[in-house]
Amino acid sequence: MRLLPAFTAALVVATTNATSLRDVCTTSYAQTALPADGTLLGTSVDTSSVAVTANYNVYGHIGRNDTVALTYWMPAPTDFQNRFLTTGGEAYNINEGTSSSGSLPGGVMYGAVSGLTDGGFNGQSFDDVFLIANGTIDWQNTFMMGYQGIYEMMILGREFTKNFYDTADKVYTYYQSCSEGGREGWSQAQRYGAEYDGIIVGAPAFRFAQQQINHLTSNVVEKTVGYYPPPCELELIVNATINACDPLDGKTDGVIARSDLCKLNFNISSLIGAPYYCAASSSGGGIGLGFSKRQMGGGLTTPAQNGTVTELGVKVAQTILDGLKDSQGRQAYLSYQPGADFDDAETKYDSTSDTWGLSIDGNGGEFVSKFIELLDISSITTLDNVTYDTLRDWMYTGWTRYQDSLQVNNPDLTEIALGGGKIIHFHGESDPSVPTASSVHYRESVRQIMYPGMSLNESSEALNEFYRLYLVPGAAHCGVNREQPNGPFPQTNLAAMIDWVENGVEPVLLDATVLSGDNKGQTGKLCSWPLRPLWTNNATKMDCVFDQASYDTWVYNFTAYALPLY
Ligand SMILES: *[C@@H]1O[C@H](CO)[C@@H](O)[C@H](O)[C@H]1NC(C)=O
Ligand SMILES: *[C@@H]1O[C@H](CO)[C@@H](O)[C@H](O)[C@H]1NC(C)=O
Ligand SMILES: *[C@@H]1O[C@H](CO)[C@@H](O)[C@H](O)[C@H]1NC(C)=O
Ligand SMILES: *[C@@H]1O[C@H](CO)[C@@H](O)[C@H](O)[C@H]1NC(C)=O
Ligand SMILES: *[C@@H]1O[C@H](CO)[C@@H](O)[C@H](O)[C@H]1NC(C)=O
Ligand SMILES: *[C@@H]1O[C@H](CO)[C@@H](O)[C@H](O)[C@H]1NC(C)=O
Ligand SMILES: *[C@@H]1O[C@H](CO)[C@@H](O)[C@H](O)[C@H]1NC(C)=O
Ligand SMILES: *[C@@H]1O[C@H](CO)[C@@H](O)[C@H](O)[C@H]1NC(C)=O
Ligand SMILES: *[C@@H]1O[C@H](CO)[C@@H](O)[C@H](O)[C@H]1NC(C)=O
Ligand SMILES: [Ca+2]
Repeated sequence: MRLLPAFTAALVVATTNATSLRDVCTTSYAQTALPADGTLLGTSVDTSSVAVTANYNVYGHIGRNDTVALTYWMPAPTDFQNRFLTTGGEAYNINEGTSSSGSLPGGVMYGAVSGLTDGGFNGQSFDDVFLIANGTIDWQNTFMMGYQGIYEMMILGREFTKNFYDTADKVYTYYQSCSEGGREGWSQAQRYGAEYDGIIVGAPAFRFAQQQINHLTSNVVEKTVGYYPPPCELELIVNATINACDPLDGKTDGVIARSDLCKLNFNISSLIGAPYYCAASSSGGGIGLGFSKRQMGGGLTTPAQNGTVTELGVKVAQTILDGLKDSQGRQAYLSYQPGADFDDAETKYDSTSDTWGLSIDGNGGEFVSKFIELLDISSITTLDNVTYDTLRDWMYTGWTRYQDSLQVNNPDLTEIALGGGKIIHFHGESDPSVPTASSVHYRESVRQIMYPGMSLNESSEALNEFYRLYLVPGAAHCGVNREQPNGPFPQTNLAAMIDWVENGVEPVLLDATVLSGDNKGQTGKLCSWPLRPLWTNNATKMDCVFDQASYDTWVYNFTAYALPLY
C-alpha cells in the first residue's frame, strides 16, 4: 500500500541484473543509485533519510489460487473529504497506470481515496491473458476485465477507507474514466448502480463486439469498392468537410459543433476533382493522431502524394460514413461523424508497384483473431472472403458470446436512478476511434426502455434528472483534436459531479476549456443531449436548441439483427 500525503516522487531504476521490483526496492540499492554530492548542480543528498519499502497489496478469491494487486492513494486525514474515486483503464489495460499513478492524483486533489487494480493479470494486458490456449477462453480473466475487477477494487477500497479514517459517515463513491475506462464505468452503472453516487464516462467502448469489429469496416469498404485511397486524399476530404461544416453551427472557429447539420447540408461528392498534396513523410500516413496499433510502429515512409479527389475516393469515404450495412442494405452498425479522421481506412504504400493497398486495422484484426476465432495471434492476416455480411456475423457472435462480460449495453438503469446516483457521459463529436453516435444510440435506448410512452421531450427531461450526455464539439477520442484545435474540452468533470451529487447543482451545461489553438484558455459550455449548440448574434450567443431533422441523423435502427441492439 502506498500511503501518500498528496503526491509521490517515483524513482525509476533500470538495471541489467534486476528482474523484479523485489531486487531493486531496497533502501541500500536506492541509496547507491542517488547522485554523489556536488555532481548535480550544488546538491547534496542526505542518503540516511532515504527509505524504500517494497509494497505488495494483493488479494485473492477463496477457492481460487489467484492474486490481484491493488493500489490506493490516500489523502492526509485532514484532506480526506469522505470520497472514494474508482478509476478505469484504456485499450486492453484494466486500469490506466497500473505501473504508474494514472489518474489517481485527480481523486486525491478532491479529498478522495483513489484506487486501481491489475485485475489479477500480473501486470499484463488483458488481451495477453484472455486465452489459456488456442480455443480456450480464460473466463475468470474475462469477467475480471468485464466488470468484476473494478468492482472489487472499489468495494475493498471503500471498506478500507472507512476503517482507515475511522469514519461511520457515508463515503461518496465516484467513478471516472474514458474509452475502455468508459466501458468499465458503464459496467458499474449497469450492474452495481446502487453502489455508486456518481459515474463519469467518456467515449465508452461499451458495445464491445460491434465497436472492435467495426474497426475493420473501413478496410472491407475499400476492398468491396476496390479502391485504396492514398491517406492524403482522405485527409483532404476531412479538411474540406471541416471548412464546409464549421460555420453551420453559427460560429466560424475551425470547429464542427454540429456534425448533424454537416450531414444534412454538405455532400462530399462536391469534392470530386479537388486537388490534394501531402509531402513525403517518414512516420506513416498523414492522418490524425491514430489509436490503432498499426500506426504505432513508426519508421514507415510514405511518398509525396499529389492528386485530385476521385469518385472512388468519395465512394469509399461516404460508404464508411453511412455505417456498416449488410448485403440486404440493413444497418448493422454506425460510423464516425463527418469531420472525424478516417484512421481505420489508412492504407499501406507499396514502393515496388507504387500503389496503395490494404492495411488491416490492428484493433479490429486482433479482436477477430483472438476474441472471435480464439487464436492466440496478434491479428488476422487477410480479409479474403470477408464481406459486410461477415462483419455482421462476427459482430453477432461477439455480442452473444460476451453479452454477460465485455459487452456492456444494458439499457436498464433503474437501480442507479432509484439509488440517487448520477451519470455524466461525454463524447468527442469528431472521435475517430469510438463513434460518437454509439453513445447517442445508447442514451436513446435507455430513454426508450425506461420511459416508454413518454414524448421525446418528457423522457429526455426525466432521464436528465440523473443521466446527462454531452457531445464535445470537434473533440477526438478522449482528448482534443489536432485538426480542430480551437474546440473546448471538459476538464472539471469530477468537480461538476461532486457539485451535482453533494450539492444538488445540476450540470445543465458542462464546463469546458480550450486547451490549444487560437482560443487557448477560453472557457465554453457544452449542451446536454438532445439539445444542440447554435450560435447567433455574430457568434456571441450560444443556445442549446432542439432540431428534429438534426436529431434524426443520430438515430439508427439496426435491422440487420433479429434482436434489438441497445
Ligand atoms: C498456486 O499458485 C502458485 C503460484 O503459481 C503455485 O506455486 C501453487 O502450487 C498453486 N497452488 C495450488 C493449490 O494450485
Ligand atoms: C489538412 O489540414 C491540416 C491543418 O489542420 C494541414 O496540416 C494539412 O496539410 C491539410 N491536409 C491536406 C491534404 O490539405
Ligand atoms: C450526394 O451527391 C451525389 C451526387 O450528386 C448524389 O448521388 C448523392 O445521393 C448525394 N448524397 C446525399 C446524401 O445527398
Ligand atoms: C502536383 O501536380 C500538379 C499537376 O501535375 C502540378 O502542377 C503541381 O506542381 C504538383 N504540386 C507539387 C507540390 O508537386
Ligand atoms: C495457435 O494458433 C495459431 C494460428 O493457427 C498458431 O500459429 C499457433 O502456433 C497456435 N499456438 C499453439 C500454442 O498451438
Ligand atoms: C476464400 O474462398 C475461396 C472459395 O471458397 C477459397 O478457395 C479460399 O481458400 C478462401 N480464402 C480464405 C483466405 O479463406
Ligand atoms: C422540452 O421542451 C421545453 C419547452 O419547449 C424546452 O425548453 C426544453 O429545452 C425541452 N427539453 C428537451 C430535453 O428537449
Ligand atoms: C462579427 O464578429 C467579428 C469577429 O469578432 C467582427 O470582426 C465583425 O465585425 C462582426 N460583425 C458584425 C456585423 O458585427
Ligand atoms: C426498426 O425497423 C423495424 C423493421 O423495419 C421496425 O419493425 C421497427 O419498428 C423499427 N424500430 C424503430 C425503433 O424504429
Ligand atoms: Ca464552428
